[in-house]
Amino acid sequence: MKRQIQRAIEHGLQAERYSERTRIAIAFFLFASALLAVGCFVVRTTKADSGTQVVAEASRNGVAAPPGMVWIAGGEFTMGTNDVRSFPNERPAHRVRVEGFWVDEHDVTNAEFAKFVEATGYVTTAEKKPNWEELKKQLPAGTPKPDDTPTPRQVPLNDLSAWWRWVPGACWRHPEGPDSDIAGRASHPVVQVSWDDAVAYATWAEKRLPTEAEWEYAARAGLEDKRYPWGDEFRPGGKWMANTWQGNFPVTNTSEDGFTGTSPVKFFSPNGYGLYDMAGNVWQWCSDWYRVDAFTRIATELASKNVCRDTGGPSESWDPADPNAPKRVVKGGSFLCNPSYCESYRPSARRGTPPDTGSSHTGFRCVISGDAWKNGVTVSDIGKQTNP
Ligand SMILES: [Ca+2]
Repeated sequence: MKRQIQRAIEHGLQAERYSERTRIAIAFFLFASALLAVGCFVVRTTKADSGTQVVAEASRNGVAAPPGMVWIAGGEFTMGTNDVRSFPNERPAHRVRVEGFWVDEHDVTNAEFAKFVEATGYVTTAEKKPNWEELKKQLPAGTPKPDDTPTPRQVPLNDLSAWWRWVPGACWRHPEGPDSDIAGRASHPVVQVSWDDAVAYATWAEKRLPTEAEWEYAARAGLEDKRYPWGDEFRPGGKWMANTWQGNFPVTNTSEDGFTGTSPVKFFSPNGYGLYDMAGNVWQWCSDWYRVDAFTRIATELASKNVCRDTGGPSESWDPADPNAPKRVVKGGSFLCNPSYCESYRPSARRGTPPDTGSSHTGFRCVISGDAWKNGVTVSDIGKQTNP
């Protein structure tokens, strides 16, 4: 039985959960990677991939398309970046070959997740009672139990305990805590779901989570050397292209893009592949274990080879800043991302999150391998989704 602790970020915008298996200092380590990312930006340095063809099809080889999914043809692309302004975990750029797959055109919504829960009686990680007395045994001695008082003014972002608070009772039905609900948010992405919850949904839907390579390949939408999924300009023609944070993070959110929190999944324009919210709104779970040095290791292994095959990521997690917490990859950034902080709504941006952790800014979408769909088998060897 897992135990979780929940808390919410400034003014109740975020909450996170942990199980007793989470070997991290709750208040200080979970978002260390995000803090280290302050002030960095990315410009991709990739090469054109003329072989990439992506088509939204009604059928493929005579096989009807999965409803609400887009076909992404297999091909090669440049993953990661060499830009010195990127975070170290996004470097170096390296060529990866991805097989064809179907991907959800948008994140799994509250309405879709509700159907899953109704059909299965599934209880999410966050809905299981946490036990602080047990949890603190896994934390550095003296780690204080976070209080539940929001900060009234700007606080130093390098002190996580200053801008996080506990919110018992937050879950997918109550994203900001027990006094909140998802009324009017049926078409918003479901949040407060752990990686385990996402895998459970995907399994029920006869799908799986995308690998990190599949996710980034789909997000880039065939564009090369572009900062965002739609190009280099953040607001082309003055148009908001994604749900991010405007204002003085984390104190003031001016919501100029129309949203303080999550937005409906098809509100902002899709990328070139017809996929919505591949930047901003909510982070999205991937199947890969997270290693800070994953791209460096791949580049070393590639040596003289020009391209590697997507293998579904490393065999285990590694993050020296948080060595006791196995993590899975999340991609895409969220409504909390801001140029002054992390600007993680870029295709190469990546973070690791413990698989039993949910938050109010993390959701997911699913994929189906091309051959698997054709053959009636929905889970391929890539992206095997079990925790040890
Ligand atoms: Ca926003």
